[in-house]
Amino acid sequence: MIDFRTIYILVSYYMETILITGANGEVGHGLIPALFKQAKCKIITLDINELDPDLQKMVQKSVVADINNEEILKKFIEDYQVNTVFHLAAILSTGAEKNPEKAIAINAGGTEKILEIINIVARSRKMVIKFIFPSTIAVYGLPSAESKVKSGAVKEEQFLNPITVYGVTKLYCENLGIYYSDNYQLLTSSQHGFVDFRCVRFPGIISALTIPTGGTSDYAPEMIHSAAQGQGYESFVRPNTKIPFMVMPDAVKALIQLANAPKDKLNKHVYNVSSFSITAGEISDLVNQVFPDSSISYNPDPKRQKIVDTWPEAVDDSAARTDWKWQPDYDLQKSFNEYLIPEIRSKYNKK
Ligand code: AKB
Repeated sequence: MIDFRTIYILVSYYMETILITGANGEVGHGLIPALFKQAKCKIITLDINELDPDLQKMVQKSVVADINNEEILKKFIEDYQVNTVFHLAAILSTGAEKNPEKAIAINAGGTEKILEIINIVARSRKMVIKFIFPSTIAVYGLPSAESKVKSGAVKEEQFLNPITVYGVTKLYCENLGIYYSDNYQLLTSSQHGFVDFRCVRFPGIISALTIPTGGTSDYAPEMIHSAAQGQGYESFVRPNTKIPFMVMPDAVKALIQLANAPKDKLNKHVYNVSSFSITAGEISDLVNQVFPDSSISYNPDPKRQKIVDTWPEAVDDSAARTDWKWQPDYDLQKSFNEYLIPEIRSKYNKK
């Protein structure tokens, strides 16, 4: 007679193993519970910090290590027979500008290492490993305020002139991932295709549960979270600053949907995804309607303003919509009314 535990061990033996790097960050806090709920895979994680206890319960193994620790990474990926990697570890735009050398080491160096390792491991196993990479609207660099307004929704191939080290390293890693996927050792008889590189370029992401650190789109979540706590907020960008955003459940949906998409449907490696575009002033108006006591003022920081001024007002995500049926669940109204406001209210217990 086979008992329940034996069945579980047998079933989980055949389950896909997913490695999430940078797992204790904002996106990890959304992605881990969503994957855990699906109960289709084993999750293992790596982060420079200890994984939060709530998430710890959902993963099979968590390791505290630097993304540049090659030895640990390789052993981890080999020992757990990883099939898919969600490589979330990165330093965001404002944080990266404060320490470009560190950002290059983490964002570019860390991605180089993990791509090289999975390429070696996948080849030796003669099995494909999927590599899901979150990129960003920071890879774009619009030359002027006028072009930002006139360009309309920007396509994946346009305006790839980032001004930040974050944008530069993300764009480099997109291209490196494509190289491992399609052209590895171009001039030799070596077979490519053991790394299945898939990338989403995210807009600003707003979560109701966590507050980001070190991003330049952070004014949006900071405004909402501050108001919900009855605190004033001084925005570091002008009220007419407009960029695209999406809420965390849609960001997580995009990552999982792209990871699960049939390979023969994917005509690109890198896809824009988007939900709504909004100015800082419009966000503050929406926040004021819900929290009338909130006081939001503006004191633009020229350096951070310069960064967002090079990011597009909107991105064209039609390729994702066609190839893997991407569609956000939350438009602007629904994001505020059915996700952000109720969840943030209950987080801070504010009526
Ligand atoms: C940042 O502001 O750096 C990020 C991003 C847009 O990628 N949120």
